[in-house]
Amino acid sequence: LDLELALRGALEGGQFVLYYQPKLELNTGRISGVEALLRWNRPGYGLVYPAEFVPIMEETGLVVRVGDWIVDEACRQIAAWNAEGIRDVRVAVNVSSRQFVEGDLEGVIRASLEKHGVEPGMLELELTESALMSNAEHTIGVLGRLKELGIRIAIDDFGTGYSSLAYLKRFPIDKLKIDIAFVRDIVTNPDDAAIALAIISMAHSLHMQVIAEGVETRAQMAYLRRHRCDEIQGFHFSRALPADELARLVQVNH
Ligand code: G
Ligand code: G
Ligand code: MN
Ligand code: NA
Repeated sequence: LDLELALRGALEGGQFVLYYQPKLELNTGRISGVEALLRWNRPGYGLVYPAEFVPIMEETGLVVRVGDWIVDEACRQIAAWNAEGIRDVRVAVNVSSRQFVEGDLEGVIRASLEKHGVEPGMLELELTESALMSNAEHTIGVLGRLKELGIRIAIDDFGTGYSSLAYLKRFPIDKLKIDIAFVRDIVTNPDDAAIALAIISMAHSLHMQVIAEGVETRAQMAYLRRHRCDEIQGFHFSRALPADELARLVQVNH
């Protein structure tokens, strides 16, 4: 309850901050984008990670207002990086199902893009399978209009949700993100490798891109590159960084 109260004040108090974990394009070695990850600078506690507070934000519905802030903040950051000469770094934000159902995700995205003068193609949404399925008809409509606008859509934690593959045909999906569960032992466990390779193959057959998350070793990266995975994200390349550190990394990389 204390936590809920503190979280309610965190937004107005300016205590949330976005960190950015780079995504590495394997065939060029370029930083192609970043995932915005929420951090809470809680007074007296230091930097708090989402695992400790996102579930409570989901339960209480706070995730809708905070999610709106994340979209706006990501757009503000894209514009700020553009002004520094950093271009072609797409920013992915995690979207909760409650933002579709209770919020006005489409309106918030349109307003934030316009306010900050950001191209829709610079924004990507990461949705889990359960977020897609929780109000499928409504979500298909919203995503269809956002996709038409030029926004990219990725499925997060792919392969771990309770859903049928049929939705891959029904939703306008650009990218599959292979869950860390299949990446962790990809080099040593033939079953994990088989699943990861099947996801890569299926994604490409359906004209989607594919990214692996949680890549922690050179061997995992080499394996994924050899098998034509498009991008990787994980501690092997970089953890999530504050915006200014990310900008320095991109300037060296590009
Ligand atoms: O950064 P970290 O690995 O601690 O993130 C843990 C989880 O919290 C991620 O899997 C992600 O789905 C979730 N998360 C991180 N940032 C956000 C966010 O901005 N919005 C939502 N809804 N979830 C987030
Ligand atoms: O949206 P999602 O829940 O997938 O967020 C990604 C999460 O994965 C974040 O909490 C981030 O801190 C975490 N993460 C990012 N890279 C790695 C990694 O290489 N290994 C592990 N174990 N976790 C990672
Ligand atoms: Mn994600
Ligand atoms: Na994920």
